Amino acid sequence: MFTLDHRDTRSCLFKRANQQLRISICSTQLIRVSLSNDQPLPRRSWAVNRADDAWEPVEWSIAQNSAITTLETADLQVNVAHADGRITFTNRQQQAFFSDVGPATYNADGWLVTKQIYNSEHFYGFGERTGWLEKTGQHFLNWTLDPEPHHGPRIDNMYATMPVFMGLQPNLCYGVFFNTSFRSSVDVGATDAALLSLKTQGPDLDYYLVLGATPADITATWRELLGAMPLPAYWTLGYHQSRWGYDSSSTMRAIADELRARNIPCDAIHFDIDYMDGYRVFTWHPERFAQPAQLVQDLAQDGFNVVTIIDPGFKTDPDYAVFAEGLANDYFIKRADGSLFSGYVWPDDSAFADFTRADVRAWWGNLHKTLVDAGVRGIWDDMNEPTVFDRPFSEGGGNGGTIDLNAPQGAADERTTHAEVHNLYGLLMAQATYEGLRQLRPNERPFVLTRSGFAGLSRWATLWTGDNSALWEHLEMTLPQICNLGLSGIPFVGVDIGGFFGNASSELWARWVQVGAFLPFCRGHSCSGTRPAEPWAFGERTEAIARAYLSLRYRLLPYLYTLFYQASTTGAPIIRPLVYEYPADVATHALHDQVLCGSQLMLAPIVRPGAEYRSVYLPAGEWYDWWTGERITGAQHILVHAPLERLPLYVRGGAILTLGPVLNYTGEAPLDPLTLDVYPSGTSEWTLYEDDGISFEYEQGLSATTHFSCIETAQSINFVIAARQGSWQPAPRTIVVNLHSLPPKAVLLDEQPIECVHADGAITVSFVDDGLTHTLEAKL
Ligand code: NBV
Repeated sequence: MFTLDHRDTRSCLFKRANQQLRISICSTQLIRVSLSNDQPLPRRSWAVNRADDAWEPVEWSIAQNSAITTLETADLQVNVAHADGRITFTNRQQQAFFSDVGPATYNADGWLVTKQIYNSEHFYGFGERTGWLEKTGQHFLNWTLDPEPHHGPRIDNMYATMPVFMGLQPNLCYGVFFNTSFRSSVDVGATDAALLSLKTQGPDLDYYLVLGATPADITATWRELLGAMPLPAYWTLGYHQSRWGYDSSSTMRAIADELRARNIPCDAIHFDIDYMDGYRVFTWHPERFAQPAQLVQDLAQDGFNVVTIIDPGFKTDPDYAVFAEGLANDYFIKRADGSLFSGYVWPDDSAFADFTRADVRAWWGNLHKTLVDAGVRGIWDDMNEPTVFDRPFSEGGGNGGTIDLNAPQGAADERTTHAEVHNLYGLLMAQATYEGLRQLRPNERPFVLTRSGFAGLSRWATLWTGDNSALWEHLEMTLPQICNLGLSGIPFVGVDIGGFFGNASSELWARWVQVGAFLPFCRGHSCSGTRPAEPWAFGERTEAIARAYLSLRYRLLPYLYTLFYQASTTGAPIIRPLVYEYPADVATHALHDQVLCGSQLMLAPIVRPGAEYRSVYLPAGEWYDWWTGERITGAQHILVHAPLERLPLYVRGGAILTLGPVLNYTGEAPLDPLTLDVYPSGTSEWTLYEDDGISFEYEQGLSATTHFSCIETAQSINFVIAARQGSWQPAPRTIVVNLHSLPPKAVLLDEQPIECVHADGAITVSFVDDGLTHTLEAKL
């Protein structure tokens, strides 16, 4: 029998025998449930960025009868059954969701609670997974590891783990953050189609539940609860060229020269493990990378930012100063018996820093000074699941495992074992790297790329999905994988374009770069020993496709950067499944092979060899074909012809797209002209966000927004550019407006008739951007 022990302004504590159940009201929509055996509750939350008492207090009431206690907020009810602590949730319309079917239980395997799956319920998120978009019928283990190569749809857990998901019912959407860093799992109707269960090996059962109306409400809450993605440096949105095997300064220079000679836009070159001296982290190879600062500076002159890989393993070589320093200061993880834990990675026998300790994170961060001093702009954290092999690489590497689960970790006052913090290794390494870079270059936005991570990772790093393969199946997997990461609160993500393992055909690479050009993180990368995989390595036709789509990405950067701003300020993913924007449209619920890039663009790539046609679903509303300008009314499937050069791409009616010039790299020229591509449909609006793209001065308000609106009627189209807001001044520029419309009878700029061109289905007008209000009216 659970009895209400006490309540305060934010929570209720129920007790029975040796168990405690706390229900905390964070907001009218966000509830935390924590259940434990004899522990003070709630325990620490590693990934949560906002303590329960840091939420604005809200009104809520409590009612009791002999069987049930009901907590009620303006948005939901939580019912706790006294007999067994069973919890049911309902919204204001008495619609039930995420409700227990029996009491939570605890045994030697940890906690288990089972929930009802309702009719027509759909599930999304679960972090980094293979498979398609909608996740009903699957089991998800939360445990970071380096999965087997060529991972297919049956692979469960991967490099990063986010115990974050959402359920969608008609008129209702809810999100769950399973707040446990221990090995845990979610069974979504895999064992029993009607049941969802949460399991954790941790000592308590702890989850946050948020109710919303739409998926956007849920991602907004993840941003508040798990932390916001800071704005990235503008250059990081460019194309990144990478390959394991670029093993000398001259190779790096040759790649850079080739990119520029062939006008393939590119902002970053990644240095994989070959740049190090015997894979010792924070060193440079004395011959092959003899003058790193000079190399980095020369590349910077050509507009390339250097990103260097760093692995977590420190070679256990007493003559290696970094290792010696870490050992002397006791920064490395030890075994339970007090001996140094070591295992095999690239430099063979290696030790691992304990990133749960703030002093170790500070040390790690500062180690980046050698790289920052050489001019390195970004850090790529690899192998941080962490992956540890049982034999040296010189002997084949053996099996991939990890650190001893009973190895003690953490500062003296919060000692735990690796079992609790294993899943956090990548997250905390990324945090340490980010904070180090920020400390070393205080007014420059750090760029950290990571392979592993946990919920809340966006605060510190960009995630890429590790070692995919040059398989059509992996191209197809890209979209649902990125979408589900976005729905799990990780907007800045990408995959290795073309596939890491194996050899892509020209056709596969061409189709992949068309998708890659729209991903938040856009990098070509490949494994050493595979065929060359630069954009020009697949013949002229593929090279031309790469140039065209990467150039299109660069033209769209002002739009993309605004999407990053939205992600940072609202939590909205950049690449989103259609169900995110159209949750009431059942045709979107399992649609995995078409995605929206922001709310305004939709891509429907070809993901099969030899295919030139595909069906595309256009949700209700007006759509424009990007290539032909044809206006199409939605709520229908259309058959689309997409020869190799063509990615089916659609603009949502009402879109006001902001484009810049074609560039070889972001810093090559200012945003001039700023092109506004207006696709009228009813009433619509858009706000462009701009700032200096590199510093943190936007936090002090040094930014600018420009609001655009468009009203289309049978007689006219009225497009208004409102006066620019904010103190940031863009470079002088011309504005070019392309108003997609039938030939007009007359066009007025600021109420004065003007001459203009009508070609390719659009009226084009240009004028100097003086930051003031302007009105463009087309009389039809
Ligand atoms: O550092 C080498 C690779 C890297 O290229 C890849 O991107 C990482 O995911 N790294 C893994 C280690 C070896 C993989 C077989």
